[in-house]
Amino acid sequence: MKITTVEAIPYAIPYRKPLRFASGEVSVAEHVLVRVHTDEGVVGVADAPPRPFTYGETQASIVAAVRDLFAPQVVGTRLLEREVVAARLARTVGNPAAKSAVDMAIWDALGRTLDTSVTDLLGGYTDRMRVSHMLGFDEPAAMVAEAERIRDTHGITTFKVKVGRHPYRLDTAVVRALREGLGADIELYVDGNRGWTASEAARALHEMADLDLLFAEELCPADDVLGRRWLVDQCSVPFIADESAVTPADVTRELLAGAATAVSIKTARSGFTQSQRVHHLAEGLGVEVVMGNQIDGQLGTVATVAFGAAYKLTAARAGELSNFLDMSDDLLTEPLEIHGGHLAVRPGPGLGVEIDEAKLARYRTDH
Ligand code: MUC
Ligand code: MG
Repeated sequence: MKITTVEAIPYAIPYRKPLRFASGEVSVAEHVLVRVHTDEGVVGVADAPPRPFTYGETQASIVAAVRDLFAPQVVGTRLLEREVVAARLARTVGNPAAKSAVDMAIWDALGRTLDTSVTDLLGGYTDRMRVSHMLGFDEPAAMVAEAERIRDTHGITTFKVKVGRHPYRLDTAVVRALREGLGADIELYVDGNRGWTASEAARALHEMADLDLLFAEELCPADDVLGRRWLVDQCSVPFIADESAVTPADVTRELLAGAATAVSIKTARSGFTQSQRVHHLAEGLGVEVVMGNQIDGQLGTVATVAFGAAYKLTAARAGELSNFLDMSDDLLTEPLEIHGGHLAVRPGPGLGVEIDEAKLARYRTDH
């Protein structure tokens, strides 16, 4: 059960269609595959998606952090010593995606070793989640057509709409067109990625007051401390902290300060070990949770659903589990499939996935 080596493999897979949002744009999945090997020949895997515009990590920085900082700290530990690993990773500040991929690959290896799924190891609440699809910036008609296609093809009826453009009416027009085009039964929420000021966001929310929004997420920067609190105070739906609340300490600070009233958990940035802490905190404080998407490929999505299905609170809302659909290819031997608006946890031990070695050889960029 001892960790012997940790690999960090950069790879690049283009998107069929780029995702655009207030803080950036992603047209190629330039991620890092992390593999943890044990002395019993078990290999655990996880994905690290760099999001430089949000957390400051790049593909090269993740490879370097895993190889030079974290691998030497975890080699020699037993797979069950997850708290030892967490304490050692915590000696280094930042690097959330690099740390999370190491953590999740260890959980995958542990599950494979114990012949138990990660979902069962974590909590085993259910075996699937309802899926929410994230819609990037475009014209209203194109975004409505995209939502209809996703609904008709995959049965998805919850949509997160990227907002935060200027003037804000570009976005409120989209949300109105979606509500009018897809009807009263779909769930709609908005994510500003800090693109608006607090007063712009207040105006936009006022204009969307009749559109039955489910949530609002990061409409303005949390660093605009009083403005954000002022906005959250008048927001009539739960206000989700996403990039402003990465660690359990951030979540505590933002919730207790009144800067958010709900939390996004992204396994890509808090792994399984820290995501557990955020989950327990949210449950204890009595706030809603959404399983978020860091523009994940299939492996990252498998991790998200594995965690989200483990607890009642995280499984209660649709999770953001579908943006891999926009990628031109992926690394898994068996592709994920969304049926009737749901994504099932992979059967089998650990995360239940195998990497297609031919595809990895084709997409890896380190040789
Ligand atoms: C989101 O919820 O903000 C955009 C940037 C990122 O890191 O995640 C996405 C989605
Ligand atoms: Mg967000």
